[in-house]
Amino acid sequence: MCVALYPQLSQNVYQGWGYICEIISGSCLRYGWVPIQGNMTQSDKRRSVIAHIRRSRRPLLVSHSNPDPDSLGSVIGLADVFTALGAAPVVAVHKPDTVDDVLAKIPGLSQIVPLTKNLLESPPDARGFDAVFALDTATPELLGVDDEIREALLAVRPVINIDHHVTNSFYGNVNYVVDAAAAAEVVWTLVADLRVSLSVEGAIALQAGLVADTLGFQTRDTRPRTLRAAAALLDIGGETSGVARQVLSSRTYEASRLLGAALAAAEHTADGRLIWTTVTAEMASDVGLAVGEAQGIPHALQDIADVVIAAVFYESDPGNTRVSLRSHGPRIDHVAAEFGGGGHALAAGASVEGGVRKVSEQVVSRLKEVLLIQG
Ligand SMILES: [Mn+2]
Repeated sequence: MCVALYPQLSQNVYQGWGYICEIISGSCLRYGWVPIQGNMTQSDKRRSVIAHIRRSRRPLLVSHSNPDPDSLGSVIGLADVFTALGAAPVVAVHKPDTVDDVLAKIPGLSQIVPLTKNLLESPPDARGFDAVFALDTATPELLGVDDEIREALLAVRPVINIDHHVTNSFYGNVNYVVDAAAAAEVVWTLVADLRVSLSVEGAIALQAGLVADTLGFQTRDTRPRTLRAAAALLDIGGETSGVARQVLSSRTYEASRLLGAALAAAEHTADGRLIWTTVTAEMASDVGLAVGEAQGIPHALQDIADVVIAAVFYESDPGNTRVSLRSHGPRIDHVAAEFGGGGHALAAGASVEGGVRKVSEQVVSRLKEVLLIQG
């Protein structure tokens, strides 16, 4: 009987301790202190994030530059949570006006304002922001803003960092980094714990993030809990077709031609397990695009039979190469990190100084080693 009671007893003690921590952290916040995280467990962090969400009246929600459906969906979804709780969230990303027409279909996008110095110095509410929530952003550098804006942003306390990238640098006062398929999945689990009702638009935005980051629920990190989140969002009106499908797979005619050119230029090892290609400024301008407008090339390479690792090298600026890496098996995030980037175990990238030819030679030789070692 003792054995039967013990887990329940310890759980109660543990929960009690969690509530005490929450009260202490709440008092600290009221006096402008940010408690040190120390050895907080993942469930302590989760409770802390939930307490911060409940407490914040004027949160600033931010995400990485060149936003994708998951970064946009997760900030819009979390903004919806704050609205449901009666708070007045502000959502900001670097240069939101550069979001393309396909992503612009995500509802709630019009509320996103540019992340500028002016916003931080003269927030819409004279009292200023009482918290920053950063979503889907592994490092503060990925916000894309200059040093001054970044420092001003991180000076707002507390900074709550909610993410699903293994390479997250834990730059927040609370760092809730979860092994999840999408930041949108993490936000959904918070919604469930907060017991708030999400609007249909909020559900559509989160679903778009889930569908896009999982490539339509096909990635290896798509788990039963990911599908349960999707099912719950579907119940609210967050469809997996419609906007979610469009942001995943709509490719313009020009981007399709660029994809064709990139596939035609692909090279591979004799066994076909490693494949790579380059997208030069000339290839892009031949179809009337900029290199940054290329779409879906890493995914297309990964779809080729026998391919284990795929790499794409984009001539993003003269003398600078953006690298996209994908893998079906061996981890490649450490290779991205060696070149100054990061990401997920099986999908990572970096921006590397040097021309495409030189950078591709270096990265490809490193990837050959990875395949030899990890098979
Ligand atoms: Mn993501």
